[in-house]
Amino acid sequence: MTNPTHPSSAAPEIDSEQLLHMYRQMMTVRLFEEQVNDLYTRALMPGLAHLYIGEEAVAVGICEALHRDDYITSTHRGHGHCLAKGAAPDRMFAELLGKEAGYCRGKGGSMHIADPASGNLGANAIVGGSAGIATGAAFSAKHLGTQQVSVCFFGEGALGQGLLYEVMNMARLWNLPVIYVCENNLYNEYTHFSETTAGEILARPAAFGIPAESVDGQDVRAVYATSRRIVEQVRAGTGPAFLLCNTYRYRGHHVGDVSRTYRAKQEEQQWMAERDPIKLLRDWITGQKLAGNAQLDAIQVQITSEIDAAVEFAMKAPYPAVSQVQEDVYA
Ligand SMILES: Cc1ncc(C[n+]2csc(CCOP(=O)(O)OP(=O)(O)O)c2C)c(N)n1
Repeated sequence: MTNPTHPSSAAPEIDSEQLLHMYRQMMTVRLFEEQVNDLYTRALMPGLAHLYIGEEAVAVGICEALHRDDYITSTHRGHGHCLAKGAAPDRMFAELLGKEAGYCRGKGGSMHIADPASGNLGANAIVGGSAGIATGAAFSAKHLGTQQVSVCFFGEGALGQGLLYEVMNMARLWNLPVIYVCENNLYNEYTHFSETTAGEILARPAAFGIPAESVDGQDVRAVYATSRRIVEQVRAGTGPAFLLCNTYRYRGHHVGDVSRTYRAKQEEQQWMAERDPIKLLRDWITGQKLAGNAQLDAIQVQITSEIDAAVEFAMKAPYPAVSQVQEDVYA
C-alpha cells in the first residue's frame, strides 16, 4: 500500500457541516457507481463504464475546495468528478442510458459527460486528453481576469502522454491558474504503474518549476485541507500546481474487468478494509462526536432513495428522436 504523505493530523480544522457534506458527496458517488454496475450487469446500459469506487475522497475533497464556476476537466473514470462538482444524478443516468434528458442529450455516454453550468468542461476518453482543455480554460480565466481556477484530473497513465508536458511548460511560463491532479490508483489498465512510469512522479512537474506535493487520497480531510491551501495560492496568482493523490480503485479497470488476475485479491481486501475513504471519514465523525451512527445511516438511506429515483427517471425518459441523430455531432 502507498504511504500517506499528509496525515490528517496536520490538517487545519474543518467544520462539521462541511464534513457531513463531504460524507454525503462520497456516499452519492459510491451509490451512483453501484447502480451503474447494476445497470451494466443487467444489460440495461449500452457500452462500458469505468467505476470510481474507492477513489471518492479525491474528487470530493478537491471539489469541496472549489467554487461552482471554477473549472474541472475529467477522464474516462469521470462520474465521481462530475457528481462532486455538482451534476445531478438523474441527468447523468439519463446520459448513460442514451436518453434525451442526459447532459449530452444521450449522445455522449459515460466517457463524455460535460456540465458547463457546474464548471465541468467534460470527461475525456483519450488518456491525458483533457490537459490541454484545462490549461486553455486557465489561460482564458487569467486573461479575462475572472479569478477562476482550473483543475485537471488525470490518472497516472496520462504521465506517458506528451501533451501533459507541453501544457505544464506553458502553464509555468505564463503563470496560469491550473492545478494538475494526478490520481494514482496504482494501475494503468492491467499494468502496475511501476512498469509504465519511470522515476519519481513528483520529479516531473518539478522539472518545470511547478510546485508539487502528494496527499493520502483515501483521507478526504487531508485531500480537502491540502487542496484548499493550493487553490487559495493558485487563485491568488502563484501559477500552476501539481497534486499527486495516492488512491486505489476497488473494481476492475472497467465494469467488464471482473477477474482482475493482474493484482492480488489480498491487496484489494486490504485497501477496502483499512483504507476505505467513506469508512475513514465516518469513523472520524463518530469518534469526534460530530454525528452519530443513526444520523449517518439516515444519510445513506436518503441518498439510496435519491439514486433509486434518479435511475427510475432515466429508465422512463425518452430516447432522442431519430431525426436528431446528426445534431450535436462535430467530428
Ligand atoms: C491516448 C490513449 N491511449 C490509450 C487509451 C486506452 N486506455 C484507456 S484507459 C487506459 C488506462 C488509463 O490509466 P490511468 O490514466 O492510470 O487511469 P485509471 O484508469 O487508472 O483511472 C488506457 C491505456 C486511451 N483511452 N487513450
